[in-house]
Amino acid sequence: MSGKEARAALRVGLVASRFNQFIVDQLLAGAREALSRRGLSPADLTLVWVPGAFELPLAAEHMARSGQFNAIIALGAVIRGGTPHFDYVAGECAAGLGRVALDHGIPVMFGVLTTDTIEQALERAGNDAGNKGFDVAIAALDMVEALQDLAKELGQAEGK
Ligand code: INI
Repeated sequence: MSGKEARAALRVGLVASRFNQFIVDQLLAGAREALSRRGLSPADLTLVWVPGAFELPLAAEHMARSGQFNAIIALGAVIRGGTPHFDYVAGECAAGLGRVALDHGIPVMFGVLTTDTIEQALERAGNDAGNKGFDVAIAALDMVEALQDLAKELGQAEGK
């Protein structure tokens, strides 16, 4: 079986935040492009929208709990304002997504831009290499592969 065929069997969950949606739409397009280039079809993807980055971990948790996904990609854009709100939203989002990954043992990718300005966010939501959604989608598939390889290696080490 080729690498492309092996990857085509994967299922990926996407959670996207509507806050700053004009940026998140571009991250989503980047993620879809990366997954398509790695052989996944739209039928392999499930997308859910949430109001803001703060809500991404809960949606990711429900996806992970379903057991239906090899990886989850969270996409959002948190842009610093003049209040500490940024730190709470970005911090809780990052910590929550990390917890879901550890609780369920699957990659949960932090495709959430945290920038001082809209301009900085747009720079990171452009084409290919300049698109955080693209980057984290590739990283998600790399992590799935790394964990599969590790599982095989550990199984062999234990004589299974
Ligand atoms: N949510 C974001 O995704 N990005 C932001 O920049 C942002 N700011 O700046 O406030 C933001 N806030 C909303 C937050 O994520 C929750 O949806 C809201 O607090 C309700 O829980």
